[in-house]
Amino acid sequence: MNRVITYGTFDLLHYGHINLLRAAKQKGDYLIVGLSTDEFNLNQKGKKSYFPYEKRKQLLEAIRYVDLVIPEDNWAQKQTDVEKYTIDTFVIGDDWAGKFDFLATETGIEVIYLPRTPEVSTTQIKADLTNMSEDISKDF
Ligand code: C2G
Repeated sequence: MNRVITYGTFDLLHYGHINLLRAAKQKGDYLIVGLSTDEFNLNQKGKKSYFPYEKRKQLLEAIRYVDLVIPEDNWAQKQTDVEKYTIDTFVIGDDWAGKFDFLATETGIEVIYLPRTPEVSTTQIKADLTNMSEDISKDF
């Protein structure tokens, strides 16, 4: 039973997130997602999520690849999560390449950076929606 963990905000859930979660699950049999809390997003990651934690958790729990969602409320919990949930593999997008190699050296787990889906991002979605609403308001 290979247990996999990944972390993220997963706000305005889109197919890039789904691609990552599918690929992460394919690395094992059980996938845990450490979901960034609203406070962690705001105070540590400098981003305000559109959907609050409980709604983002509800969305993730509906995804067939996800077996468990836990809160991510600090940067340092990864090492303890590895022990607590007997993790074998840590997976995250390659925008983080190299940043979590210490987990392999400190705990012996496998650390995998997966390619991001390049053309989609929550930031781009928000920008496009803003532009679309501006275009519509110009037409009236
Ligand atoms: N992702 C992806 N393709 C995209 C967008 C995101 O593969 N087009 C991946 C990211 O690489 C990440 C996961 O989806 O592995 C979640 O993305 P975010 O919610 O942006 O997560 P992030 O803010 O990077 O948080 O401690 C780790 C952090 O909590 C990671």
